[in-house]
This record gives sequence, structure tokens and C-alpha cells, in this order.
Amino acid sequence: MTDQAKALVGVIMGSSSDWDVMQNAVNILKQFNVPFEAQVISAHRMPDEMFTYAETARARGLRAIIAGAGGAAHLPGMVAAKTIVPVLGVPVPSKYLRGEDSLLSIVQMPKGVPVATFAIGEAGAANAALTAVAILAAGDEALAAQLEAFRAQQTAAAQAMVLPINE
Ligand code: RP5
Repeated sequence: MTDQAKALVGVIMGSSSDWDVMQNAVNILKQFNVPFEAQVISAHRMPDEMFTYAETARARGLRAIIAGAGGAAHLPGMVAAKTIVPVLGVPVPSKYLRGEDSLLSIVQMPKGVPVATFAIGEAGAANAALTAVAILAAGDEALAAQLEAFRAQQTAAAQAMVLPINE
């Protein structure tokens, strides 16, 4: 799926089975009207496409790449190895180890090749997208204002919370 405008954020994932989690990133990007592209690129099953994607990302205009994978989650790290575009890694919950394998695969990068690693699952995907928005907002005042408003809404919602015992 691709926005009409030239994509600024790439959302990639190792399998279509990651979509349930990764759609939380896409939903945030849509909410902020950030042009994005989203596709499956498997580190193990499509290594040549993965390298081409990473090698061409910067020239194509991508300013951040959100990469989600589960299990032996090599996609974010290997993409980071081939581009200086910031890579935001999302550990997708796995069948047998609940995503702890994904998390450790993504977070333990060697010094010098960073992947900004987020929480396992939906919150991680959403927060990766919010971080991509923040990266873009550093040079876009309108987007920064949107992000401030988003935070203010969350604050207001928390302030309005009432516990049943106090009703
Ligand atoms: C990883 O293996 C993918 O990112 C996915 O989380 C996991 C399982 O993939 P499928 O077997 O569902 O295609 O590469």
C-alpha cells in the first residue's frame, strides 16, 4: 500500500502475519497524514530485496524505516546495516516465546549500527510510528503542532479518568 505523495516513512515486516501488529504503526501515520509505504520484506526469504530496499531507501526520500519481525527477527538489524536512514524496530509476538525472542534479536545490536527498539507488539508499533512522526516534526512545524495536540488529548483523557470507587 502506498500513499499518493512520495513516502517519507517505510513500514516493512517479515510476513503478512505481522500485519495485525504492524497496522498499529500504519494507523498512526495515517492519523498524522504522513506519506508512507508498507510492504512485506522477509530477511530470510527475500534477502536480495531487503538489501535493495535498504540501499535505495535514502535516495528514494525515506526519512525513517519502521521494521517489524518476529522470532529470529533479523530484518531491522540487517536493514540498518545497509542504510543510514533511522531504523525503528518492532518486535512482533512469536508463537512459542511470546516475542521475547523477537525483542532480544532486535535490541542487541553491535555498537555502531543502531536500531531504535520498541516494546513487543501493538504499543511498540504505535510508538515506533510516533517516533517517526517526531523525527519528521523536527523539521516541520505543522507536524510538530499536530504531535503537541495529540499529547494534549492524551493528557486530557487521563485527567478525566474516574475510578469506580469515586463515582
Ligand atoms: C518472521 O517470522 C516474520 O516476521 C513473522 O513474525 C514470523 C512468522 O512468519 P510466517 O511463518 O507467519 O510467515 O520472519
